[in-house]
Amino acid sequence: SEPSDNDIYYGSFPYTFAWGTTTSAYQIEGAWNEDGKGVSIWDEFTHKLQSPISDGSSANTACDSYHRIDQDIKIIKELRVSHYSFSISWSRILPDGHVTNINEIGIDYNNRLIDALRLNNIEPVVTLYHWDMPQALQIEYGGWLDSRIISDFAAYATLCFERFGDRVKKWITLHGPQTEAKMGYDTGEFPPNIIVNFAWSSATSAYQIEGGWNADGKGESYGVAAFAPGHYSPGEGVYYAAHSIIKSHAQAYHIYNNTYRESQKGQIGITLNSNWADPMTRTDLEHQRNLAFATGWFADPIFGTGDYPDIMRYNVSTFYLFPKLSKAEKLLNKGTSDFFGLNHYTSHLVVPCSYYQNLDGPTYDSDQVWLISLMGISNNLSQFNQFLTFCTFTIWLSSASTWLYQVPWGIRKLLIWIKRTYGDPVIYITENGISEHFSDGLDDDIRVNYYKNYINEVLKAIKEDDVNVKGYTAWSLMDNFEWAEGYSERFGLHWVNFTDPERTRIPKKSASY
Ligand code: GBH
Repeated sequence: SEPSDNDIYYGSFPYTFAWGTTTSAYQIEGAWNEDGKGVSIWDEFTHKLQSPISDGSSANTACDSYHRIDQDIKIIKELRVSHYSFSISWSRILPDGHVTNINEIGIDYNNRLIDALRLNNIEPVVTLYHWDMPQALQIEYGGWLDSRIISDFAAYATLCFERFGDRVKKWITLHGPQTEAKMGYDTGEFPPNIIVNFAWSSATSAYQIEGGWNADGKGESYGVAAFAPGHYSPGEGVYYAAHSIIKSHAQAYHIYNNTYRESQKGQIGITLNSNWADPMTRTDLEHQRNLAFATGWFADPIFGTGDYPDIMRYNVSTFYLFPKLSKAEKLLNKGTSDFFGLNHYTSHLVVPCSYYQNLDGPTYDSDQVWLISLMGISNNLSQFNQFLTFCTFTIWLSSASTWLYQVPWGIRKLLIWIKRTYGDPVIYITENGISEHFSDGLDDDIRVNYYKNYINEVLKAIKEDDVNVKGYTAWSLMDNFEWAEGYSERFGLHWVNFTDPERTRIPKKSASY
């Protein structure tokens, strides 16, 4: 429910606390095919004849940030933040994904942005990858589903350290990769997939019918060709995509650590998105399982044991191919992040839901519940649908996004959970924010309240619970292309007029708040 003023903790943030705001390349840049930029999977996806985007839009122009560095710098500066976090478009600087073909004009765009930020005393925090895979690599070997992606990502990362690392001191390898893996390879709401039917007995997915992706042979250890007919991405490919993502991250970390850290003196880490899963009952297992799948999936390999959570390996590998990490690979993953980057928006309750149809599996969501029956808690088929899954609570305040409820206390519980589970890491909140509808305007009281209450819970976590949070980054600097929801949801501190060729940015109430 809505916090009352009694819930507000009065105090101040540490003097050195970093305040910032953020965007991502595909969501703001536009100029999708200008100055030698290569196509990304999001360009390809949004250009499909039958649009998979709710308002039929694309980010061909978006906020036109590619042409509007000055406008962006102006509004960032007015916020008086200490850092600005943005992502590099891989295919803008490497049109075919490979370092053998460098687009200097794309490098120059990022150089001009970095220099302008520094000139204005704003620290650039740079993400190498926020979901916009070069389409060329998708076609060549299936993107994240092939282990060849690891060396291509490493080469791309090296180029970025080489060209920008003299001025960039905070790197984020990959941004919210669980979302990309799940939406792209499980539900198919994001590219490279098309919308697929969950029911595996009757449905055909893109992977089963499109073909061609493995034409050039499969990767050394796994690849698209490894997926036999009858298997498709949900329940399997989703975990292989994640596998490549984790290994790519670890490679980039070691390259920075071994070759650039000493001279460039920066930090490098990953950001993971996580909802808080609150237990409905006192039996804790279910919400821990959900947190293991959502956050532990990537966090255990990188911040914990080096390996996937036991519960996940057990659940999935009982029926499907779950990727294995060798001893050497576990060592390579472990400890490869200088900070825990956290993207957080909302919470849910883990609660018994009898309507949830798990027999349609495998899916990433239903894979979470296998253990319940396997452990004999419910091995009676008539009870098989009585699985524990997650629900949002209807009294929670909502937003313009179906998935986003306002649960300020959730961020505090999640921060405490991260501290306890991963040995008290330094945490940067790398995304947090709320959406309004396309028709909404400048009086965004909903966002003012959201930030007030969430930020106050962060303060409690620092002061009362001794969580090592060092910075907070608001999503987003301005309204932008909200992925599958197009422009129908506005997350910005600034309002953008998407019919105005100037893409004028106007501060909302929340910007001054
Ligand atoms: C962030 O992810 C993204 O990093 C950012 O680019 C984006 O603009 C922002 O969210 C706002 O959406 O539709 O029910 O399947 C945060 C984690 C995970 C939140 C996927 C939305 C979709 C749930 N996201 N989730 S649903």
